Order: sequence, then structure tokens, then C-alpha cells
Amino acid sequence: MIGASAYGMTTSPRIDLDRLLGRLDAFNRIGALPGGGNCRLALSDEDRAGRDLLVRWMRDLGLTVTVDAIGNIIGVRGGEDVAPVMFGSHIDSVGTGGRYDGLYGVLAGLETCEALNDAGRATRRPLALVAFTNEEGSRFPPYAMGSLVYVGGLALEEAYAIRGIDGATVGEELRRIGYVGTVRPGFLTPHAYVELHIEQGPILESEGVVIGAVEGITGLSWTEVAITGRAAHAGTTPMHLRRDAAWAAGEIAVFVRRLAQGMGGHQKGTVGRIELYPNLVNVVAERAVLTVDLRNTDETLLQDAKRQLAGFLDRLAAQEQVAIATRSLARFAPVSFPTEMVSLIETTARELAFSCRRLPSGAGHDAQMMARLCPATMIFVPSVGGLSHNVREHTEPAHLEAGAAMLLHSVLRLAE
Ligand code: HGY
Ligand code: MN
Ligand code: MN
Repeated sequence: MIGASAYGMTTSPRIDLDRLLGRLDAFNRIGALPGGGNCRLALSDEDRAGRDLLVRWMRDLGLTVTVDAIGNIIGVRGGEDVAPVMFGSHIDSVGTGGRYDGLYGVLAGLETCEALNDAGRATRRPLALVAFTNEEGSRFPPYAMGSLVYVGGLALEEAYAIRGIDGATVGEELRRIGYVGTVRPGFLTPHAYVELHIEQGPILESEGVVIGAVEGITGLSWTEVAITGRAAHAGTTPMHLRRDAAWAAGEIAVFVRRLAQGMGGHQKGTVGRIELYPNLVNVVAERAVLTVDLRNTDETLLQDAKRQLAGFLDRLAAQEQVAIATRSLARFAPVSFPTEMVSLIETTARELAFSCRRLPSGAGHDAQMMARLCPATMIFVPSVGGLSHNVREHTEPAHLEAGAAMLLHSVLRLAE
């Protein structure tokens, strides 16, 4: 086990890796995909089943469980009447989800509580383990919706009214799965927030480093682009007379890729969704709806990327004589975590004899929102091949154990 010397202490609480792996296996039977991986889209039946299991496990450990009005699940352990240390992540997944994105941070939090129970260890500050609603944002944008509502960045009624990609609203689905809590989101103001998560990128693995002390989270812009052209016959319509929405969508996907490659650095650009109408082999597409995901850790550069995209869409509309309408689905500035929180992770890693390096997060996380409410930071562990949002997502058990030990000891340090 990595950092075994750290466990020379006999009285301190210790992570039980088999118990953590057992919970990951049990939980990942919910929404399991035939070829491996998971699909637990936010507010789906699979999400409900996961929520029910988590609530049961929290109660089995003696946590006081609260569900707030946006469905965030918070289990509180002991402590005096002072601000709690909050930690956790999300249990919803993307459609081609792996076994660890979000879930690992929540179950390592549960393991942290059970390790403290086993050691009979009380803490001065209450421990608040949270699973935020709809972190992924794939079904209902924006991402990190539960934590955004929790910190007051999105009104509850606005969140309830958001219509997802399958036509249902957040409010309808939250009611349908029975997770509209009575408590106001934000009812607990944490002393600090720590989120353990897989890196989902290649850096830690490529450098052989076990722990990432996350300095901050990228800025992000999600835009829905609706293109209206003219349906026409694929065989009889001369090429110069076409108003081809599919062709315009393809041009945008190429532009976004080249924009990100041209800017370099931390700039990312992704066209993840394209829907065509009527989507038939012999009809020039009348409509296309696509999404553009732009990210940069530098807000000025992200604004520049957005400006370049807007200019390109204007030119394309004129050139192809199509109408192009855009709608913002999410827009968050980059966030830097307080130095003292990042240093806390580095100090804990040193004490546990884990290699550690600072790095930014290219993925969005609930910590980006919680940073508005209290001092926040994240702990990363390596992703094999840097792969995530892919059913083959994997992290080695020794690294899962290291991350959980980091969470346990970081939380303990903050709770005393
Ligand atoms: O999109 C993201 O970065 C996160 O996985 N929701
Ligand atoms: Mn995640
Ligand atoms: Mn994710």
C-alpha cells in the first residue's frame, strides 16, 4: 500500500480499501451498461436508485440525512454547534459514465465517516457529506446545478423550470423521483469544502504522481446553436442553391476544433451534440441543433474564444444563407482555490508520504460553486490513460486508497 509508513500510527482511523471497493461495486450495479460503465443521468430512475442506496448507507452510519429543495443529499456526523467541514461530490453520471467520476468522492466520504466511527473518533466540527444534484449537466444544463443553487447562483424556481434534452423539466423529474426536499438549499454554511475526484486527464499518471492538489477550475461556456436552412431534395437541388443546416453544423465543428488548437494552452473546444432534422439520407437538412463547449483557465482568453465563435457564426449565416440562433446553457468564470487550502492538501500528502503536485482542473466540479460560499479545494487521483466520460474510465485501487486517506486526514485537520 502506498504511504504505508503513514499508518505506523495504531490509534488513528484508517481507510478500509476492501470496504470502499465493495461499495463502489454495489453502487455501480445501478445503471450498469452491458459493456461496462454506467448511465445514471440526473433525476432518472437510476439516479433515484443511487440516491436511495446512498441515503440508506448514510443512515446505517448514523449520519443525520437532509435532502434540500433541489435534491442535494447531506449527511451530517456529530460535532459541536459550529460550522461543519463539508466534503463529497456527485452520484449522477454522463451517458457513457465510468465507475468513479463523482461517485468515488462521495463513497470515499462515506468511508471517511465509517473509519472515524470504527476508531470511535469524534470531531469538534460536524462533518457534512454531500451528494449534489445534477453535477454533470448532460441532461439538464447547466452543470453543477445542485451546488449552484446551494450557493445562491441559480434561483430554485429557475432551476425547476429548466427543460432537459428529453423535454422534461427539472421540477417534474425531481418530484417524480421523490427528492424535492423541504430544506432551503444553503441551509448549512461550511467552514470549508474538500472534494476528492479522479483527475479525468493524463497529467498525474504521465508524471507518476499519486495526488493532485488542485489549484482551481477552468472557466466554461456551453452554447446551444440552432441552424435553420431549407429542406431540399438531395438529388435535384444544385449545390449553389442549398441552405444546408448539416453542412453548416459540420463547419462549426471544424471551426471549434481549429480554434482550440490554434489558441493552444488550456483552451478546449468541443461539439458534443448534433441533432439534424429531418435527419434523412436523401433530404438536405432543414435544421441542426448543436452544442459548443469552450473552456479556458484564463477568463480573458475564454472571452476571446467566444468572440471568435460569434464572429464565425455571423459569417457562416451570411455565406450559407441560414439563420443561426444561439442560447447560453452554462457560463462560469475560472475559479482559483485559496492558497491555504491547496497547501493543506500538499501538507497532508507529505505527511502521508504520497507524491503530490499542483494542477488546475479542466473539468468542472461542484467545488467551483462551493468556492463562492467557503474556502474550497480538491484532491485528484490519477486516471488510467487520462480517460473519463468513457466506460473504460479506471483508477488503480492503490490510488483510490491514497485519495481516500487524503480525504480522511484533510477533513480531520479541518475539523479540529
Ligand atoms: O463537464 C464537466 O466538466 C463535468 O464533468 N460536468
Ligand atoms: Mn465529476
Ligand atoms: Mn463528469
